[in-house]
Amino acid sequence: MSSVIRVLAVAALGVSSMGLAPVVAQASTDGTQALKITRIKCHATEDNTGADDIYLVVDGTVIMNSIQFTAGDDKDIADIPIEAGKVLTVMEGDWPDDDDNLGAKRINGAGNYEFTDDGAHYTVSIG
Ligand SMILES: [Ca+2]
Ligand SMILES: [Ca+2]
Repeated sequence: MSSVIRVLAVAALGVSSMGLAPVVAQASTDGTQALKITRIKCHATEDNTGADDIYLVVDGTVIMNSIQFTAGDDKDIADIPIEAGKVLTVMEGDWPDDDDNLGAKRINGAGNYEFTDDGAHYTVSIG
């Protein structure tokens, strides 16, 4: 892993010395697992009345701002990158009550991940 990072760092230096914007840091660090969150389906909401306000968190950082879901909603998400091995937490916003944690899953590859805590049920598709 460290040798890969070193190679990328060298590549980044090479690119920036050519006068290009140093955006290489945003590239996938391993080149093999460029995962994206592509879709969220709501089978059951957490809130009893009205739509859920679903947002996604990785490492304490919100990676997707709140989107409303009601049961049966199946929404395309604008390809949010997520690094393999990270833990994805699905949150449901409430106010003035505390937000609800609907589950946390380690993302190990492409596929469907089910989040079923607090009586809700969401499927997050990763591709
Ligand atoms: Ca709630
Ligand atoms: Ca709510």
